[in-house]
Amino acid sequence: RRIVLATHNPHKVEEFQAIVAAARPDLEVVGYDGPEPVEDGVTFAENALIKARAASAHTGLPALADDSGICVDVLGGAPGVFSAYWAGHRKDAVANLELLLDQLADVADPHRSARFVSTIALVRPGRDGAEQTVAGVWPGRLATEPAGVGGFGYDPIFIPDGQDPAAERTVSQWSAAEKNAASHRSRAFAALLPLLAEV
Ligand code: ITT
Repeated sequence: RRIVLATHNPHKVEEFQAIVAAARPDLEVVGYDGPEPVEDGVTFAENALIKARAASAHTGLPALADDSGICVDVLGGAPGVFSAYWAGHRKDAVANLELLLDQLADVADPHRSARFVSTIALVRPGRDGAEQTVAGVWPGRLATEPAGVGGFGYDPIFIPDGQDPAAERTVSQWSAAEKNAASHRSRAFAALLPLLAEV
């Protein structure tokens, strides 16, 4: 049982491999290094479908794709689908999070609320209408400065809700196992599990 993971982001591959191994050890997740389609959708779901369709068509395998980002309430949900390129055309994670911190420089709690969103698309080859999407949301708020070294992207400035107020940490200060047990990506994967029954 093989499934291709339509991402060029090695951090996502690592997280998915751990999440899938815990829930569906029989599934072999293979990487994708085929052509990267233009992600010109305006929603996470559209972009996830664009990526999964391309990988499924290229490999003939069922394909999963994750389109994800951080949505900041006081910015009306931005960066959202533009998270990977928030500070410009290059995917520069440090520039992205520094710009976001600058944009929130005058914003104090409780107005720094944000959420990570992951939308996963599942596309199976040669099956009409066999396209599905699920989403997972991880609520939290933005720190005022980066902390920690783990994870990727906006992890150094995201403080998930539900922590002991005396000992709050950013996701970059969490272990990979802690992140994978709680993240938007693992929440989306939990919603996907029933749909993977036939894969
Ligand atoms: P692929 O399209 O190849 O999957 P990508 O990194 O470009 O890789 P997206 O277009 O979905 O993926 O962009 C998601 C961006 O959102 C990502 O680059 C990060 O900046 C941010 N992001 C998503 N999930 C995250 C997470 O778990 N931790 C931190 N930042 C995350």
